[in-house]
Parts: sequence; C-alpha cells; structure tokens
Amino acid sequence: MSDDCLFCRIARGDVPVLFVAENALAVAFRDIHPQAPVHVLVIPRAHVESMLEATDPAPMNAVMQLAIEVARAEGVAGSGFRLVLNTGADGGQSVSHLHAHVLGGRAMHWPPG
Ligand code: DGP
Repeated sequence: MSDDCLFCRIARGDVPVLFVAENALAVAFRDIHPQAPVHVLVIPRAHVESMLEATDPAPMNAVMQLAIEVARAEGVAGSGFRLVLNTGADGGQSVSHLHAHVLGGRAMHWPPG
C-alpha cells in the first residue's frame, strides 16, 4: 500500500468510488474516461506497479477472475470484449498500479494504435 498511489487509495476506500465487483484480492470500478460503453478497471488491492513486478501469481489470478466476472455481469461476455494491461511508458500506462481495462459494448479495432 502506498499513500501516494491513487489506485491504492481507491482500493482501500479512501477515495469514494463505486466498486462494480470485488473479491478478496482485487476490486473493479468504472474508468473515469470511458473509451467504450463498458470500460471497467480491475486492480489488485495490494500495490503492484505493473505486470513486470507481478511476481506473486495470486493477485494476478484474482484480477483475471474478476475481469471475467465483470465481463459477464456487464453483458459483454457473449458479444466479446477486450482486456488491456498497459505496461510502462510506450505501453501507455499512466497510473503506476497494475490495472486491467475491461472494454466492451462495441467492436474493437486492430491494430490498437
Ligand atoms: P492507463 O492509461 O492504462 O494507465 O489507464 C489509467 C486509467 O485510469 C485511465 O483510463 C483513466 C483512469 N483513471 C485515472 N484516474 C482515475 C480516477 O480517479 N478514477 C477512475 N475511476 N479512473 C481513473
């Protein structure tokens, strides 16, 4: 946990954000700048900077399980969705607390740009 980390503060409830789903090790909430009709962020409760620091598989498993649960609950599991983990500067990671974007509700494009 870090006092300076926005997503740590969200995860522990210091910043009022509605969780759309949660489990013991991860929480899910809507992205503040949605890029699709469904755009939910899934983060580990514990501070993990990025995929590169995700040495413990338990939080990653929890994030993946919750992302699938969110996709089902948001009604995009059948139509399809995209799971994105931006990592580092070139990957477009702007918040240094690992997060998976669950994007759905419209057809996604490739390449992502
Ligand atoms: P990334 O660019 O992959 O690091 O995505 C970070 C996302 O976090 C970005 O889509 C916007 C979102 N975000 C940043 N600050 C907040 C916040 O305070 N609340 C919520 N709900 N989302 C945020």
